[in-house]
Amino acid sequence: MPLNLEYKKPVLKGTIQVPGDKSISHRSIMFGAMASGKTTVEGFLLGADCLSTISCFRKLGVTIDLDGDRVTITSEGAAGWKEPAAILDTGNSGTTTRLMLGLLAATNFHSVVAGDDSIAKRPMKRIVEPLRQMGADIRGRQNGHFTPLAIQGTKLSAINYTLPVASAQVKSAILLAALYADGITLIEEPVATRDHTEIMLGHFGAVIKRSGNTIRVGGGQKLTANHVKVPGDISSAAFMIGAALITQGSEIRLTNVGTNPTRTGILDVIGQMGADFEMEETAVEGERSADLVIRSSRLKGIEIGGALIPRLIDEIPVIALIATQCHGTTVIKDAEELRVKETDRISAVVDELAKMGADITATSDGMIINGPTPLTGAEMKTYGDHRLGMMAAVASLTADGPVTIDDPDCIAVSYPGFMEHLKRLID
Ligand code: SPQ
Repeated sequence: MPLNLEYKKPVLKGTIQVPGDKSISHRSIMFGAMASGKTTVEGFLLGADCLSTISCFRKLGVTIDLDGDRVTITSEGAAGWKEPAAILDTGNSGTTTRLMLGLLAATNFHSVVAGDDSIAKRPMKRIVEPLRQMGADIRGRQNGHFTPLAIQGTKLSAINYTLPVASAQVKSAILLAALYADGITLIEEPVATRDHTEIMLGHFGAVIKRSGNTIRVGGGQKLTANHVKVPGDISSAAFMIGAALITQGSEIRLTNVGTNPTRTGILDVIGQMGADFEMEETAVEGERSADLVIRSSRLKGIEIGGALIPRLIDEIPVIALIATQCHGTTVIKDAEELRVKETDRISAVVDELAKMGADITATSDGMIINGPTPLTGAEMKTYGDHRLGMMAAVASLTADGPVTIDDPDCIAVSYPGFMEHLKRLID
């Protein structure tokens, strides 16, 4: 059902705890299933993507109990997983699909991984190629480069691999396979990407060493069950940050937001744009977190590219929206990876914001936005992409006229309760 939104100069006030980090929630289930014993998770994200991860591991015979945002995973470790009798349905989740390929390649059974129409279009070659170099037997459409993929688990060997794209999913899939491979795997990462896999595997007892850009993982390691506390997702918080920045007279507090430095590019960007905000750290060890206070601000356009891009890749839709309200030009470059997300996020963001009157142009690897421009009402498409849905809802706060969102349900992929939270800040 489409959603109709019309606001008259809303002012946002109040405090929100955004839901748990999606990347950490996925990994808590995966690593809990790889570990022997009982892993407990608090603050788990009950978004559709993370529920897909739970459903896949249940099909492998792992016991997973949910109690609100608390999860208990009881496992004998990967050696106890069973051959699944049905397809492992990864839904809309690239993280589930790609990280599971690394794990399934090293089992001794057959499995099939498939997701929705968006997953079927997302490139898997980047995962399948290095895994094949390790000895993996993976087959599927177009030489195994697109789902559905059939995996015959087998013995793997270590490799030395330089990532051709800055991708935490590629790094993580190889890293997970490497834990079960013979020998020592070296992964070189030319540009740093989110390091939740490395941090969390250490917490589960694995030895992962980093020296400069190179990550070293020995095979044959066993994980031990542990407790995981999931902080709020900065990628979800980003939409509330954008909402407060672009509405006059707003001041909001976002509690316990994950501030792992590989994810805080959005804070660097709004700082450079001149945003009025504060960060009060709440945890400094392991996965860091902070309370964020954000106030409406007069912002200026900036250039965003290079090593900053992987640190804010999922925030670009909302950054583009914020840039429409900045004084001057914002250039986003080196972000060609956006073209292979849930949808082509360069085309989708540019088309949708242009419908609302933004001065925005697509480039091959990003976009150029001139501001500030008043936004108008429009019929917005999500393309089934949760981040496009939230971008449209936040844009509606400053639009002069009604905004319709064609498929608001897709927002639940990463932020169930998003519209309720937004409403709470406005009331
Ligand atoms: O899981 P999925 O569908 O790939 O989700 C996205 C998102 O916007 O939520 C990307 F579309 O986040 C990825 C992120 O872009 C999650 C992720 C991870 O948890 O490791 C890493 C990034 O992807 P990549 O391709 O850069 O490794």
